[in-house]
Amino acid sequence: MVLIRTPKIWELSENEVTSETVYFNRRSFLKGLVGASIGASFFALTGCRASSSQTALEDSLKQPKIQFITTNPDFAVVDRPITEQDLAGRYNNFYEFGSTKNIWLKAQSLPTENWKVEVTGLVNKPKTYDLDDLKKSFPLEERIYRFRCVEAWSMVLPWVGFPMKELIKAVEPTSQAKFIRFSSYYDSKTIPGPTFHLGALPWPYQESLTIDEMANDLAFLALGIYGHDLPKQHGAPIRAVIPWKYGFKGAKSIVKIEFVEQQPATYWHTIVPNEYDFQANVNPTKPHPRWSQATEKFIGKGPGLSWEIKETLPYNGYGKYVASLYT
Ligand SMILES: Nc1nc2c(c(=O)[nH]1)N[C@H]1C(S)=C(S)[C@@H](COP(=O)(O)O)O[C@H]1N2
Ligand SMILES: [Mo]
Repeated sequence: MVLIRTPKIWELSENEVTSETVYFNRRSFLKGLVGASIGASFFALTGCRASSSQTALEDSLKQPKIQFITTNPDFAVVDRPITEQDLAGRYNNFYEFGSTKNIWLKAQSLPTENWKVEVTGLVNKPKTYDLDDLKKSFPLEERIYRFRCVEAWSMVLPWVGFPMKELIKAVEPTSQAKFIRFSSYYDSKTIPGPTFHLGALPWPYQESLTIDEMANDLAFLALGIYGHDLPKQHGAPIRAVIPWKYGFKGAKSIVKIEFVEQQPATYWHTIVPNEYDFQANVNPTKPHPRWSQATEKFIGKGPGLSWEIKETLPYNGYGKYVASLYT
């Protein structure tokens, strides 16, 4: 089997793409981390990951089929194709496994057996779900959503899961509950992570929505993608998808969902508050301090990783569902 080596976008991700990664190269952020040169050597090392075989990638994507009732026609994306599965599966953000896009292989060490999600906090009916409970308790459907990363790349992805509002119904938040905090799995013993983690980053990865945002029909908890259980690099076995917000709002590999009264601290917002605001609604007229958000690199079709420049839409094209939340 011939190795398909298509390093184009990886090279780009390390040199040119305006990414969350840049923090790790900045003096201000490296201060307090051991060794100021680690940023540079890390990138040199991970460059060779691009030659990992297509077969291993395909194996990582070969998850069991997931049963769902229907592909929800309300959310069809008509102006762009669904991103090819193997492009989406090898171009990821999952900082627990490193700060480059090609972490799919490292992410295979995520321990997903006997997964449990604790739903707790200001609710009348707290509950800890295992994966079977989740699949049985909620009607699963497929939704094809636009996906826009704050780094100005985008995809169209077919998720399988259920609307977060169904979880609200199940656990009955009290009237005090104003925010939801999602926590990702993190264990420094089992997640290798780049060596510069060293406990200096605010792990676990946490994100948050207001309860009104969570109750919006679009807010989604995904258990699958491309008709199969989630591969580890996409945040197995359960992750959040909030399509009108930048991708970082959707925590991967969720272990805890808490209903709280105050706005909780969140990962990127804690690290760099002026660059990653809490709300993070997709907004082409509001540039990131270091780059424009007016357009995006849409990653759709192979062969190889490439993109088309497209205009970014307010609320990522979902204004009719969510604009009223912000008036
Ligand atoms: N736990 C965790 N969740 C995370 C991230 C992360 O680093 N760790 N990255 C976020 C960012 S920046 C993006 S763009 C998406 C990427 O999802 P994908 O790799 O499945 O496309 O996951 C989000 N969720
Ligand atoms: Mo992102």
